[in-house]
Amino acid sequence: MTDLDAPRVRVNQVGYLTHGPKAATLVTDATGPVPWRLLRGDAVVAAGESVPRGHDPSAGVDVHVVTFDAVREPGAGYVLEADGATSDPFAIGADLYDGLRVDALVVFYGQRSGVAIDEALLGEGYGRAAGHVDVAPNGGDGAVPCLPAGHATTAEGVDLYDGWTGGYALDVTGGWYDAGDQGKYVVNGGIAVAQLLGLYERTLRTRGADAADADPLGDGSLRVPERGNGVPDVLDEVRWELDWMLRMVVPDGEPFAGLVHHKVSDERWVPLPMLPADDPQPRFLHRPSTAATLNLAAVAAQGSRLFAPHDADFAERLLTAARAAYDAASTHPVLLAPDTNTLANAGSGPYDDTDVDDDRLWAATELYLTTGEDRFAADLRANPYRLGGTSPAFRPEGFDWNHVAAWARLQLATVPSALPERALVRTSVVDAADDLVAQQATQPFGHPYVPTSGRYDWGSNGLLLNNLAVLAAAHEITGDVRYRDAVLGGVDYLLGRNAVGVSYVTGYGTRDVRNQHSRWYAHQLDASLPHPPRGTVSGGPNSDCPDPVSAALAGSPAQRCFVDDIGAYGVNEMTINWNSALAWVASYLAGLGDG
Ligand code: 9MR
Repeated sequence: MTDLDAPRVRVNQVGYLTHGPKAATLVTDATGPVPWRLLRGDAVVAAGESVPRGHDPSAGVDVHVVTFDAVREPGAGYVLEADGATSDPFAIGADLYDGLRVDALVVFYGQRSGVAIDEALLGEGYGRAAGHVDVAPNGGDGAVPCLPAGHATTAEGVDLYDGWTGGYALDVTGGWYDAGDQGKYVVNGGIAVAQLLGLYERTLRTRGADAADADPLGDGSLRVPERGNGVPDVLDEVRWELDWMLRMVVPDGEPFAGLVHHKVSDERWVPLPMLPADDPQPRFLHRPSTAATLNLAAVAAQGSRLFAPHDADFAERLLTAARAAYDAASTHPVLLAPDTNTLANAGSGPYDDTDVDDDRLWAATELYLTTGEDRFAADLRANPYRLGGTSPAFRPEGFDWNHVAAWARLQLATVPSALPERALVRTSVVDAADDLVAQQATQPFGHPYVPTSGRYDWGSNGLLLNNLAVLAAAHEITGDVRYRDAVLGGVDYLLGRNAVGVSYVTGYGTRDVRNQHSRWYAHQLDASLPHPPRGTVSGGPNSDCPDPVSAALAGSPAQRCFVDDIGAYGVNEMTINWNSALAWVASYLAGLGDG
């Protein structure tokens, strides 16, 4: 599927909220305005003229914008005609995102390691054997040794782990695979947990506990094995990862005790397809890192306050773990995870990070929000990212697993607390949202993602979705619907109003992406395997075209650095941290009600 197949009228292929903004982008060489018609069946529902916007460098084409905000008749089967082209069909309605908020969360169940996946829950054809349990060929994750000496040495002889050998084994069964590979990584697990807990907390805060019946929040509302156990299902899903993160702590008596291992992964990359249960590679624990440790501190503290009404013992355990991790990270404030891609035997993503001040801000934030203790507020004030003003917490590129200061700000701005600077934090979020709205106005495809460099990053869809979370927080803080409209504009881009004319979410829209890089959702390579489940978002355009398939697109305009091919891991992978961003935004959208 390429942009050559897509109609030149680009719309949100799912549709537009009844009372929300409605805009499309027309790819055309016409210099002046052209007429457009909105049709439903034979009826002409609305008509007007397009607004020329000239050349869009992010798309490499000339474009016009069409708006039809005034159309508020709910229904399916609308099409937009202009300049001899007809858009894909779309709907207008109030409940367009109710399914997505569930599907985007159920994707996490399919990423579970250490348990068989039940097709009755994930869908026909989606069942698979448990991965990395205590069976051949690789012995599973029940007793994973630390990476042996010498394995972290580059071809030039540089020991990336500074002589660290560990010398013990841990039971690190469970957790989520990070993406389309078999690795389990604390730092993208952390932000994913945070966003799932965050969407749960946000719904309780803004819509009340009764919303639990309508959202995939209450017990029995999400397709997970634990439904019916008396605990909200989204918390059940999150617990699968939290329990694993707790297992990643370096045991007492060992060097770096109390820190958290950065990752557990295969020694070498395995080819596609490869079901987790068939993975033949030996697996190792990699050296602990300050970033991973602070991730555990943050999400264990956040989880503690949310599990408290449902499981007091677990909540207590989480808070104890959060405090211990925070203290361990103070003892080893800058133990960095290096770029292990430089190793000849690399078999996992590096998730390397040279700045852990943002992680520290985040951990102090969640510990403060849960405990209210001055100690954590003092640490927030001392952090280089500070609490407002000209701090670089917000980047136009968006936040992600590697840049979490903005997420910490959103939490501090929206979760109730007695922080004296809370008003300052809230102002900083609204200021950041205003910047995004201004950037969005420059984009004829309507998306608030305008990197300073003009180049789109790895996971640009995840970054865009996180910018939408900033806008949604500003909507919550101010009640101003301009921010809601800005979110909806970004969602239009994600679901089809873009330079390649695809919906980046599997199962949503006419031209949805289905071949995200995955070793088990590998239908493109083996027809007996499924596509990724409904509600899986693709990483999206990446100007670097870093894999052998997208390399053919090198030098393309940013938005066109994308291909729906399973080999294109640099532009078209799935990850838990991008799906958590989608789940957060989908939960917000569904909560808007009639738009
Ligand atoms: O999401 C990660 C992105 O921010 C990095 O730039 C990129 C290169 O290091 O790695 C991405 O994460 C990948 C990880 O390294 C391995 N598993 C798949 C992840 C998504 O592509």
